[in-house]
Amino acid sequence: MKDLISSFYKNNRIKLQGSCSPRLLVVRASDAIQKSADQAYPFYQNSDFWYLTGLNFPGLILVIAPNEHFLIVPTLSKYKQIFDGQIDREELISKSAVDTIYNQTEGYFKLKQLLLQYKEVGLPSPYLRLREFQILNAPYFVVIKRLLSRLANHKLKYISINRELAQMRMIKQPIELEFIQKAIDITISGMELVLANLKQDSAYSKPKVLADLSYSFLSRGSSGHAFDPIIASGSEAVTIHNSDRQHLIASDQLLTLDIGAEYNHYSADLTRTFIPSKALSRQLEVFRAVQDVQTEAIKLIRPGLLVSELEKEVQMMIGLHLKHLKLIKEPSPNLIRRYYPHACSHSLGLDTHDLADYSQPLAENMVITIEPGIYIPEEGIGVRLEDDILITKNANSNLSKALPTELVI
Ligand SMILES: [Mn+2]
Repeated sequence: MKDLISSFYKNNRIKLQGSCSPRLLVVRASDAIQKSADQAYPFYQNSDFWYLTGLNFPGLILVIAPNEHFLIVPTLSKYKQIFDGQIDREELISKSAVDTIYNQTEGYFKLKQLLLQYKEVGLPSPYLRLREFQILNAPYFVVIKRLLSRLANHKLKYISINRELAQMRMIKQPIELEFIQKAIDITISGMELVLANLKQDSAYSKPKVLADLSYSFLSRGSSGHAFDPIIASGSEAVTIHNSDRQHLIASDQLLTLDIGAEYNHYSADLTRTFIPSKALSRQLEVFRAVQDVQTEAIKLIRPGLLVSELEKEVQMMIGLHLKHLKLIKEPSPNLIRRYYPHACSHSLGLDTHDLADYSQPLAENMVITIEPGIYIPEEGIGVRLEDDILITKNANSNLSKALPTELVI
């Protein structure tokens, strides 16, 4: 298994290089980011770097040259070595199957020679899909600045390799599908534990839900939550990314859980809206509408379909239901967006919203989510359902079908 995994990373490097026009590629690991005082946030590896090395260490630089794949390791102070441990070079080589490890001085010298030889270098360009209040991580700028300062007198061209990376990461390999399925199965066990406790524990609260999910995930070999879980009771569910975890769960309200375990860096992403046993007819009506849209949307998934076409179809289906629910008069996009303000689908993989080129039609071995929802702020009702779908040769397979859509408390 270990060899299988290290050859996965090596093959990814070879394939990526084969698909990029620059023959020399440089990919930088994430850095540890300061939280406050002398604490850093929990380290999380950049997914491109993980895809090409399987190494969970900050500050590394991967160089993919035509005849050699090597890593440049950061220089660690004595203090850092005592507290965080030393870099085990043998371990880096066995996990990633790179040829060589260089220290900073050797590595940058070697890289400079290669840059002079090839004149152009491929880099994943920093992502431009930042949300408000997010700050771009520095590593790629650090690399570019450093390369520039050393090559100020040479004409060097940088080429983004994002498209090539997306092309590869979109199509899942068998080992990736295994990890995604594992993440999904673990997530389902978390949903089932919450359902069981919702039925038994009259004082069940959001902190307990969070603790149950974490317990379920960690005790089954997951490294934890792939993203901050959304636990939204009643009217809170109308805020799509509700992050309040303090309030109690109202027993007569719908409860929406949008959660995902992470397994070997791969993510699951499932949403269920739990129905109270004494649900009001209006709550059920909205639930059935979303359930119907999700069932019909999944039927559409097949190779060749464009995600933009799918989004349009889903929007129209939701529009017809909104009309039926007497929320809008006509299913026009502007009116529909008031009650359904997000997209129905995204690629799933190393990142929960995985790197993808959505101008490409769906193809075999892609994994996407299907997550329609209806949110009615004036009635305090929000419903969302999400499953993870593998595109197969002729149609699709629902990887999370083991979890029923309809969960009654
Ligand atoms: Mn999702």
